[in-house]
Amino acid sequence: MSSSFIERARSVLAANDRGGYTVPTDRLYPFQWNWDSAFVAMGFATFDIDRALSELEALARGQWADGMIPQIIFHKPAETYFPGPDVWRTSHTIPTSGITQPPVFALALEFIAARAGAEFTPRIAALYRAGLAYHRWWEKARDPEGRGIVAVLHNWETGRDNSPEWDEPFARVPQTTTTTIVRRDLGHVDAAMRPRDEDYRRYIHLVDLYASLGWDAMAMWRETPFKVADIGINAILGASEEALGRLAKRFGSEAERAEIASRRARLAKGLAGLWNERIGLYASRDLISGKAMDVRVSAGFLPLLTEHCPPEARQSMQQRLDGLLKANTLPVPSTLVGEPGFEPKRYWRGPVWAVVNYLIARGFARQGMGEQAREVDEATLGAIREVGFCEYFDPLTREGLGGGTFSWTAAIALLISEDRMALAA
Ligand code: 9WN
Repeated sequence: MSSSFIERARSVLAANDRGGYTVPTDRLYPFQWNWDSAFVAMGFATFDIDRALSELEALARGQWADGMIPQIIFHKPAETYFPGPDVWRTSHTIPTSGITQPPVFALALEFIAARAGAEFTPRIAALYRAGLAYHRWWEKARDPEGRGIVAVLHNWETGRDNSPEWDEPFARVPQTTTTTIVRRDLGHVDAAMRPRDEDYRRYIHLVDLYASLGWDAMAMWRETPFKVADIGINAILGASEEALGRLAKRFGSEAERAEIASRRARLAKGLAGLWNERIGLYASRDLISGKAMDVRVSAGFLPLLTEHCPPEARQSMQQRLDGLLKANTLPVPSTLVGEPGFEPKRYWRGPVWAVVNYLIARGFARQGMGEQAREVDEATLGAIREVGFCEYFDPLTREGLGGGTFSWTAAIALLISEDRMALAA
């Protein structure tokens, strides 16, 4: 891997560093985002453990008393993003949004811990406790009825904002808002690559509703018209519980290890119920209608990351990947080509995201499918080298789309490059 490529990736992180935490990209996303920062922390860990830990510590400073780590932490004011703190109306000391994002935190912490020297142990132990509180929050606030799968109450929590998976559940969310919507995103990125206005009205309707409930987790659970077991979140949480369990061997008590093991076993069982025979992939479920979403999305591969992934599921995912490669499609489109909702340039309705690819490749590797893992990694790295550290890629043309100089794309470039170099050594 050429050192100039690695230097360029590091310089993207440096450019987006706001002093101890990183913004996803300048102007379009001028605050700290939850899952972006977890990936960025792993990227930093390839060359600077101290800085990697600071990234997670900045997230933990935004953690709520009930354990939730928010989607956005507004460390410093900025005018280039909507919705800002005045719309969220939450009461944490550092302003934050009122919802969360995919829990990559414990995966990142384990990744850093594995390469950190003894001098970092107290900081890692403190972050382990933040991770434990976060996972307890997921169970208590997002699976209060004990289904063994957790729910999201806002599409922004999934990180895959306008995936066609949410079209049906959103049909019951009104488009009325008490907040005036200002599409600041459209000042930075072409409207054809972003969610539509009617989508935004529904996103903000939910924010208004939850703000009116004082962001009380139980009231939100009762009142929401949007309650979805997102396949991405459940798979990532499953993998993160495993990581937290391993960290608990060093940093936790016997009782905590037992607690984590029992949550982990329940999630593994819950995930089994999200296998969708009709589409040959795992799928999200609408918990209000009870319906499984019959939409093939890249997140449907993520249970590969977990202990629950039987042979028929592995085989089906391998076939899907082969199909994409044969068709010369850049793997893995956020919504698979051929799905009725597929749009190659519109955010999570088709484009390829490096972070999701990175997790899918780790999933194939975990299942002993090294060849598939390598194919996905090569495709991701190839696209980044060809068109740069952009936010996402058109799966048909490989064009780079969305925001430029994106932190998590740079982080993934560093992570895959490091793996490549280790293999070559
Ligand atoms: C809302 C920062 C975030 C990512 C999400 C991505 C996008 C925000 C937005 O940007 O979402 O969270 O305003 O569109 O969908 O995955 O974390 O990069």
